[in-house]
Amino acid sequence: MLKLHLEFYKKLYLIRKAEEKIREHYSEDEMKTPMHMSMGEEAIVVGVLEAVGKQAQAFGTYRSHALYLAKTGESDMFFAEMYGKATGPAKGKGGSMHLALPDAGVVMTSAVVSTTIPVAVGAALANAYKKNGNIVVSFFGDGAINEGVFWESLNFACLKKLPILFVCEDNDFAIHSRLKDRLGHKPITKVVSQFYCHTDEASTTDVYEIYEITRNMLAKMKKSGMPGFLHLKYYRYLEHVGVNEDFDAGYRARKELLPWLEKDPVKVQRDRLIREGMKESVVLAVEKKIDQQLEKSIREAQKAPFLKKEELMQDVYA
Ligand SMILES: Cc1ncc(C[n+]2csc(CCOP(=O)(O)OP(=O)(O)O)c2C)c(N)n1
Repeated sequence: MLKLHLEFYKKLYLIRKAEEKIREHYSEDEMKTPMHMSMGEEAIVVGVLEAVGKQAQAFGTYRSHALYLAKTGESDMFFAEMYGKATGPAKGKGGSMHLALPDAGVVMTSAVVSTTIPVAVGAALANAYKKNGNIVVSFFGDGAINEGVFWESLNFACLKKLPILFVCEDNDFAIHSRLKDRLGHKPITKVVSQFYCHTDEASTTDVYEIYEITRNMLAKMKKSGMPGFLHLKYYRYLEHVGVNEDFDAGYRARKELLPWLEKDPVKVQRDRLIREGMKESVVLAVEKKIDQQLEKSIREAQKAPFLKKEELMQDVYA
């Protein structure tokens, strides 16, 4: 069990540190991509992805640093993409909002709210046809619930009993507007539970709890053949887009953040490791290794070439 907890921690730490590095370097103005930071949500992707397994195909949003890093474990191509370099997974053309590495199961992320949900359902339909036993995970924010295509996709997936897990990462905000100001219906899970699927919800920053919730959900999905829907709450630490805090913007107060910081997902998991008997020196050595990995990734990304002018329109569909 301690081994699993260490694996969780490595991923949580990698994601958090990678974003801290982005915050450190962003003002140098070499990463010319808008940043939607994952800070605060790390436990959700790490827990869910561990439960669904390596084979699963994941779809996300423009806020997918955590998803990409948890799924791939690599940071060289990640930072190359941030720096717009030819060595990035989209050769620098996608940036932070379009991270994808299909061979590693990060199939698609997109800047357009809800757009990856129907594509994820399509992938699940293909898996059902092929009977390959593969599962699709569709991550999206609470804002996606306000889009018609979410409901159409959910309906189709439930009707066809597709092997797909919908994960709503609910930070209460769509940019600056709160969920309660956007819903003309009962709570999300209550409405979704009227469809032929399994639903569950939680407000936890504990990666292990999320892993267990997801495993329970997968067991129910396997038994019935129906899709699953998880509604998981978290708090976005930073501004909607950008690398800074925005508690002076007038739409939320800093005191809301404080209880979430106390149960910060990275801290919770680190405390668990120590509590369960891991020596602090071992944890520090793991952290150091990841720090060095990130330093190297950034150095290489800074030095990497941009695409040549004649390559700019390659792989572009218009
Ligand atoms: C179809 C579409 N409508 C509007 C926007 C503008 N927009 C960008 S992010 C966002 C809020 C989405 O909030 P949520 O889904 O909760 O995700 P979060 O940013 O909180 O992760 C909106 C409305 C967009 N990108 N796409």
